[in-house]
Amino acid sequence: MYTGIIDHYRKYLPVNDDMPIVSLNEGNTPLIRLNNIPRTLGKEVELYVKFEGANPTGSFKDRGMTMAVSKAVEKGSRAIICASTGNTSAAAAAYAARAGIRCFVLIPDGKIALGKLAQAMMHGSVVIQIQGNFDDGMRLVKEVARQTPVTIVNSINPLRLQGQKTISFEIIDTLGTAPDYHCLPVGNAGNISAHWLGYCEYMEAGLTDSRPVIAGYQAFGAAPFVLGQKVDRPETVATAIRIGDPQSWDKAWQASRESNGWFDRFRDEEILEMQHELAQREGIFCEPASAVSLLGALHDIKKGKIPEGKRVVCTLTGHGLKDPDAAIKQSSAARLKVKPTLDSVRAVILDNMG
Ligand code: AN7
Repeated sequence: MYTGIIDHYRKYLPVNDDMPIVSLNEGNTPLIRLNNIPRTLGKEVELYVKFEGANPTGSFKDRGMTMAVSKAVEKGSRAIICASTGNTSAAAAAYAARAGIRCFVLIPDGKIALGKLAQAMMHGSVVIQIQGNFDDGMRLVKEVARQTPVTIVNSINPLRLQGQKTISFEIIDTLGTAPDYHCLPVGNAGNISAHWLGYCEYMEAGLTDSRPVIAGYQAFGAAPFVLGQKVDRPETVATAIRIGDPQSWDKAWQASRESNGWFDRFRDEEILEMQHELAQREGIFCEPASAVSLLGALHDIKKGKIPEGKRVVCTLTGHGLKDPDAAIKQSSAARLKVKPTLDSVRAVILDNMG
């Protein structure tokens, strides 16, 4: 039986044999080759998505949270805390529930996707909505943890990156080698740093002889890496990456530099269109923030920045079900109301056979 990333990648993680493991059997997510979208691209590429929405709480955060919470429990911590745009709080709440410890989450009031709020509440965490954004929450978490017996489980806790690096291991284990390019969304920048860490460690271990170029993509109104400086009032429909002051700033630049990578940014409308297109043409439903990885990849393939004949992996960081509002808003045209009669239902079917 598969029992999660710590058991599976124990050799590469900072764990002792007798450490209590708090796991929901996270990881082992599908790497899916896209068929329909690349066909209309007019370019020859091997394009894959790593669907992290298939994790137990629906995002990549579970990989880091199993490490952070296991260690917190090992050290005798009775409470964890995080600031979050939603997914970290969902994962923290779930793993704290599993461990039987308290969980406090600071989230931006009114700016988190409904599914993520539901998760944090359902798992019994104490939800503190602050009248500010993620960056305000992060600052407060750091301050409060100095004076209160709570363990921070944001990605400034290095154990989070340790867990999250296993995504790169899985990709290499599946493909037999590293991809040529890896594209992913960037918010607080823990994940891009963790991806690079994973690729580097597998190379040192002799399990791959190459590492990918790392392309990090942001939303237009929350793009500190593209602008080269903090953003005071980040704004984007992709609330997961509505972050202006990324905590892993230096690590992310290092990943980008060492891999000969780059950062770019895209507008909200394009992000939503990409999310919709992926759902409609490939049957994969990711959240808006995740779609920016594929949007960026396709953009750079079209421009030739990613050359033909290459193998490209995009991380789809979270599940589309997290944010039903974003999905329904752009799909309303497809909802029809009819009388409960055979004729009216049949008429709709015949009209829409395509
Ligand atoms: C779906 O939950 O920061 O660059 O507090 O939820 O490692 O921050 C979420 C981030 C991408 C960006 N995609 O990853 C949080 C939080 C999704 C996310 C990111 C997030 P990082």
